[in-house]
Amino acid sequence: MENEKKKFLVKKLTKVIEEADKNGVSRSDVRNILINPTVDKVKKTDSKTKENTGIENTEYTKEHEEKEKRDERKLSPLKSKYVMYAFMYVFGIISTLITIFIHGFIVDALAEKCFMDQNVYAAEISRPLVQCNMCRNLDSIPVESGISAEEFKRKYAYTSVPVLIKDATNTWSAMTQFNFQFFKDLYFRTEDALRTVDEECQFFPYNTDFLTLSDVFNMSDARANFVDGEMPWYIGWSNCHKEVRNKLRKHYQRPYFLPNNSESSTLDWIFMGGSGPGALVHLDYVVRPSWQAQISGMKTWTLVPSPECEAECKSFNVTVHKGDIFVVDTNVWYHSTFIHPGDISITIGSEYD
Ligand SMILES: O=C(O)CCC(=O)C(=O)O
Ligand SMILES: [Fe+2]
Repeated sequence: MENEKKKFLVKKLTKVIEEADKNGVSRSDVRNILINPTVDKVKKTDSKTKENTGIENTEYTKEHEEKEKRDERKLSPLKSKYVMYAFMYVFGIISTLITIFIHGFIVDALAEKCFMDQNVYAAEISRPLVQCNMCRNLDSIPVESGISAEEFKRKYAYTSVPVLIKDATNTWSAMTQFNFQFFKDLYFRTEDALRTVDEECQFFPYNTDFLTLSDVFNMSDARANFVDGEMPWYIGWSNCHKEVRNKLRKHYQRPYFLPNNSESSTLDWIFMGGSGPGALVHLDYVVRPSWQAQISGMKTWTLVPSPECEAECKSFNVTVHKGDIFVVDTNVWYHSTFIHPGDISITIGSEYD
């Protein structure tokens, strides 16, 4: 090495050694650094900071370690993003569960009879007032036979004037086929039918101990046949099971007098049982007028006008015999039923618009 260059380097190194001495770095450390100048990233940054701050090495290292710890405690942006996602996910699940729970509670509460009763009062207060035209001049319930669809439409279909249509089911095989055993076999043999009715359709136990339609079909033969000493029964249900509907509708047709363009509900209503009170006085909230065909037995309907029409309108009793169809708007007429002694009363009906 040239003398000049050597002198220059010695001068520089002397400065480095002086600097090291000042900062308490031993000569052997300086030597080691000169032999192996490789340092890790953090240490490099450290030295840079140290140069700027002039903090003693030991203090500086301590402070650096604390900073490192603090930084570790802080989450990297990437980590905190994942934590946020996880939080949102858990929050989403919890809020969904709460919503399902509250909804289930409301549905259950509505299914409770006591709640329904309170609901009837609430509905009575909030229902729209009935126009009393349908009963103002009505002295008795009209009875018709062989009425045309046009005449039925003009006089009854949408007027809320009740009408009894005589001998309206002559051609229906339901008249000979429908009995307790028919319905029992139908529901037992059609897959999922009882579960569907119990869970998705409506069941009216009226004055019985039955909770579901399954209970009805599982009663003893003696009770089903109204043997003396057995508990009387009368029930109703809506069928919303498709296969059952198709099988039922093989045995009855859409009443011949309904307006051609009126649509029939896909829901069948069946009421069945023995002598005694049937439905207690009530008003329905089914929106559409309905027809009910008496397949077996005899039933008397009592119709009472709503309170706002009481001064102008009368109440009526209508006795429906086997083969008759009774058309009544159960949304505007309060109604109750009574089943006469004799054959089991079986009716099937639906709504139309
Ligand atoms: O047939 C019955 O006993 C009651 C029928 C009823 O309440 C209705 O169809 O709205
Ligand atoms: Fe009703």
